[in-house]
Amino acid sequence: RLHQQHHHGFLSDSLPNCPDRSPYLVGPITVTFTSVPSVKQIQMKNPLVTAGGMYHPPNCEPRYRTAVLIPHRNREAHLRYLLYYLHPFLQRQQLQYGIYVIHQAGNATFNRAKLLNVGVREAMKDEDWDCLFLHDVDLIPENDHNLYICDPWSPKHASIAMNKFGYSLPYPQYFGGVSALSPDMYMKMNGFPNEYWGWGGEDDDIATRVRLAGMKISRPPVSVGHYKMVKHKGDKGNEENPHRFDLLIRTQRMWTQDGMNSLSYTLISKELHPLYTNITADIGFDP
Ligand code: UD2
Ligand code: MN
Repeated sequence: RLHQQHHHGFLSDSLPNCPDRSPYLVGPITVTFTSVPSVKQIQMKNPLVTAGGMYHPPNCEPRYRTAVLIPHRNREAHLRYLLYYLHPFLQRQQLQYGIYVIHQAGNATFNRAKLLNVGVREAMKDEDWDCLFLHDVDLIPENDHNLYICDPWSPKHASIAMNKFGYSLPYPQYFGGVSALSPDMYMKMNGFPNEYWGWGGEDDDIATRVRLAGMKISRPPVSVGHYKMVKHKGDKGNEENPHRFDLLIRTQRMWTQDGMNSLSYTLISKELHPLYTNITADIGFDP
């Protein structure tokens, strides 16, 4: 990979490494959903973010490179709340990072897991990311000690304590919301399933894949894994998936066949917005 050239003329490897622990962390953050911030406002607050929602700490060489992947359709307001809180949050952690929004084209039934597979494939073309954060658009982290870096050995479930579930884990195998895997771990479990259309089940399938691929879910301390979810109703085009129980019975048989190795989609556009890279893909429909 080519090194980034800074304005003072030195190569970035001449920068000192970022410290083990960032001095900018503040711990708990107050998250409120009042007026939706504008893109301009968010840009003004994050002058060092470059086109496509990319960031590299200005004064030190980061220890980690994280891509945040957000499956999306028709949740503009939620996206802006997330960008408003997430950019400063990640900068305080002194990460190199990029934010990707993976937008499902058309009106066919939504498919969160397949969009994330698309996001991983496209993001890895840009940069040798060492960690992939798979992130619901409506979940805002409430404590910046929740580091957006990967656990070296285990897929990590980050959103373990949400306001929605009274700030505790709803059930032990729960893996929805926000999770983090290295590209190697992601490929080891053949990514996520492509066949879950509509709401529900895919997160449990993913948790089962983690186990079947011989890995174990890790979690941050509860006090750190706090998230606030923007209140919302179910979306049109993401109705409960009636096949989810049948699909979940077949995970053990299917995981090696359905995933990154069977992924097919049409990339419609990849645009560098000021605060994120937008990937619009046609992922087909429920056959
Ligand atoms: C839960 C899980 C979520 C997923 C889902 C079942 C939590 C906090 N999250 O979320 O990870 O497993 O159940 O599928 O428990 N989206 C759009 N547009 C749409 C529909 C969905 O952008 O029209 C995206 C968006 O990023 C959203 C995510 O898909 O956050 C999950 O959908 P949801 O928020 O409607 O589902 P929810 O809150 O029950
Ligand atoms: Mn939600």
